[in-house]
Amino acid sequence: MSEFIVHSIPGSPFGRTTLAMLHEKGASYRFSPVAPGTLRSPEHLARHPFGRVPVLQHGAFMLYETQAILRYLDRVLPAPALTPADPKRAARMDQVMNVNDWYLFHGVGNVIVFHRVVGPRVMGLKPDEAAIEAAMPKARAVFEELARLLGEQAFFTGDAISLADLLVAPAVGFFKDTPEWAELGAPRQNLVAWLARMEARPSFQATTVGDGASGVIEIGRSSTSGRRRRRASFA
Ligand SMILES: N[C@@H](CCC(=O)N[C@@H](CS)C(=O)NCC(=O)O)C(=O)O
Repeated sequence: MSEFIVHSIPGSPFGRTTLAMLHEKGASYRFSPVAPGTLRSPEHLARHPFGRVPVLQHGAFMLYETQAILRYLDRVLPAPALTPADPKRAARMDQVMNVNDWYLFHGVGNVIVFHRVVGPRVMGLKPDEAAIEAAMPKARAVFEELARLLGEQAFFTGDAISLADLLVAPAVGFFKDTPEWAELGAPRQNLVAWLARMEARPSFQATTVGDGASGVIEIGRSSTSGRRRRRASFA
């Protein structure tokens, strides 16, 4: 089978999801770092016409949009299956994935995480407190709904992880580095325990460890001959 190449910005939550997915499948892959300033370069726009990351390259096949990438990988690397066979559980998985993309990312993650984490660390910006405050009502609704959907289960679709956990965990994990976590995440013990379970997995341990202050991110590389690690700068 052709090599998998993941083009992404080190530290990107959607990129981390893709890398963790490949780890969960025990697949060999290569990480190709994309510098944030080159997202609109002709080279990157040829991979992703909307200038975002991640992009999966599999031989001559190029694919962007994280949900599409996850579902493709779950089909070409069928074991272990990360989509429940039960239609209702699979539908719940799809629902949680769309909650991530439509409600957690847009207007919540891309505001609060940007102003608290990415902007200050990568661009030296001061947080825009008014923008954060304006995002909080939606943030409260999203975290409440994620906690409700998780309930007392170990993972979003039951006892086993699915694509939904892999998509949501990197996004929620970023909030732990914000003061808003104290209101949004910390009081929801089921979410806290789920995130700890996800972050303890080898796939998460291997993919991103930020040292915070400098924005240096460590990216794991899975290979059949063992895991190698490299350090790459966020900016
Ligand atoms: N719907 C896309 C979203 C990808 C996305 O927004 N990625 C962020 C990084 S986590 C990005 O590329 N941001 C660059 C920008 O906003 O210009 C997906 O699921 O892959």
